[in-house]
Amino acid sequence: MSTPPEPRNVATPLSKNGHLLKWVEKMARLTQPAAIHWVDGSQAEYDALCTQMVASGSLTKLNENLWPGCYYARSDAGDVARVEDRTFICSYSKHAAGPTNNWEEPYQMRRKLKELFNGSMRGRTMYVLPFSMGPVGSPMSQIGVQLTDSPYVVVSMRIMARVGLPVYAEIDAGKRVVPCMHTLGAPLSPGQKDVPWPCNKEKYIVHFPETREIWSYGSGYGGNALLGKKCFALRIASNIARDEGWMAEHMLILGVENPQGEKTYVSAAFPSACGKTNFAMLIPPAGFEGWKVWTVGDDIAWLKPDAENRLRAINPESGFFGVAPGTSVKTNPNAMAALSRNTIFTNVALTPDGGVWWEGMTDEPPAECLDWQGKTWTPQIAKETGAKAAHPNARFTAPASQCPTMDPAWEDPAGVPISAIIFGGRRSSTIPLVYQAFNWSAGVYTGATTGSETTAAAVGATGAVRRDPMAMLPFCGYHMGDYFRHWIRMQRELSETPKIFHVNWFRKGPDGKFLWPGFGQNMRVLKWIVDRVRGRSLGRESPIGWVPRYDDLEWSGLDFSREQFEQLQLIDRDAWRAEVLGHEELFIKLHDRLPPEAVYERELLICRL
Ligand code: SAT
Ligand code: MN
Repeated sequence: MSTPPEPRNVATPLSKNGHLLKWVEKMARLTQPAAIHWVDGSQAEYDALCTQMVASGSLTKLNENLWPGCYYARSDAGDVARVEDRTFICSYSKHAAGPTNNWEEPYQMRRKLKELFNGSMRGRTMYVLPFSMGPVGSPMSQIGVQLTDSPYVVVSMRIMARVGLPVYAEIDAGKRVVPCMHTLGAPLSPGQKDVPWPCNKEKYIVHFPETREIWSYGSGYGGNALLGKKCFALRIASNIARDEGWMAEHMLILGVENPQGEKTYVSAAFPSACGKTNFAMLIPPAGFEGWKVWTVGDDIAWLKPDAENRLRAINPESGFFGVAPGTSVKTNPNAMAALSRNTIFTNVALTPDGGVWWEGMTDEPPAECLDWQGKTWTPQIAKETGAKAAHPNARFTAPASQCPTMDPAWEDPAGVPISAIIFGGRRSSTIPLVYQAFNWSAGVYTGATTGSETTAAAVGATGAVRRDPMAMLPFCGYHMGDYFRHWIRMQRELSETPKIFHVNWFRKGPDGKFLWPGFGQNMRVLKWIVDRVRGRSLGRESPIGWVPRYDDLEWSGLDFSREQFEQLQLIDRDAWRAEVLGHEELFIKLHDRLPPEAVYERELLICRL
């Protein structure tokens, strides 16, 4: 008779790397956890952690028949989004961080963090979580190890990144590791009862760019706590990329396949909660029979010139951390398929049958449910008080592999070739549906001056226009002026630069209604972009760039008049002159590091207006 294998002792290190072992020891001395758990990344470990969190009240298991393998978490009401005012780039010099980032003297900050982390894991387990951003072993991938006292973070990271044994192998082979320290900042004294979502009122999301380190204190929320995502894959990676001649961008990646089987990959940068996930999973509408859109990524792209100096991109993530409200079978059936199983939901509403719901998921709301704070919610209560069942920044954490449109090459270690880059924002006026920048430097100017109305993805007021260059304002880990210089410089690394476009799905008419139906209909814009890249479609020269005429877009399957299109594409010179003043506001802040090209492009634009 065979005996079952001994359960693994999770305290036994899974790496032989001396640096890693010493660092873990040192951090354990600082944070004083009750136990250490080396994460192996297995399904059994994931299941056990989820079961343990269900028992402790941190997770709810959803109805297995409706939502197989799915769990539900409610956060603390004060821990629902990224905290930009608590996010720091602690470079040696203040100037290196630039005026758009918070900075503190790194020595002072380290002292502060040491105090905060001192004993911060008492009564909890410290997990050692090795992860690879990008396919394990890809020359474009990067490795991190996150130490965290949050099992929610461990299971979420297992969806969002490649974690566990294969990553230790890379570390033991000597690959560079970015150390990522994370604590909820909620130590437990002996006998103290835990809360479902421990966190601290005080929060610090700190990056040390020169030493490539991340320290995150006080939050369990995705962008603050899943350190592989914004902290590593954007803020630290943007520093590495600048030094090594590649780009770390807040971009989705998709592939457009036409009926002849020709495939064109594009990447697109929109700010948080402006529809990157929907665009990445677009389903071509009626009139586009035989066309297909393939998904490579929905949030982050790492782009690097290959041996032939063509720009290639990987998605460093392996999951989607998407905004739930507004996601439905109508708006994004692919996301709905991806999140139908093995998904962790946070801050959506819980239905009496053990399912989840959020605003916009179905036309009919449930008769009753528990809202994201656990209070009874009914459509009547919503009508009277305006209460939302789901938090506007409620999220799903779903494995990318479950999305029906994942590109066959989405995990190709060499990445996919990028032919076009699209910038966009949420703008109710001024900015037309689509235009193409005249060339790379005009395109960099276009991206650098993109504005967007703020959303619930970050704490603060929503709806105000702010400049969000390349959708990287909260994510660029160094001086924005230097970042624009890096963009300009990339042209020299490339045999052929991708064509650059700008889109705005959100323009409104005088009646306050959106002028463009968006979603699948965005395919019409995408087709024009692909045809421009391939030299097949025409455009008209305008002061801001090349624009399509009505007849340059494919209209079969949509009733959209020439007049409607003209309203959508209108370039109001007065409004644009005011817009350029808005560009200046940002440029003044960055003036001492602004590349000369940005200034020339601005002058050219003013002359054309
Ligand atoms: O909150 S996250 O940073 O993870 C998502 C986003 O805001 O884009
Ligand atoms: Mn994002």
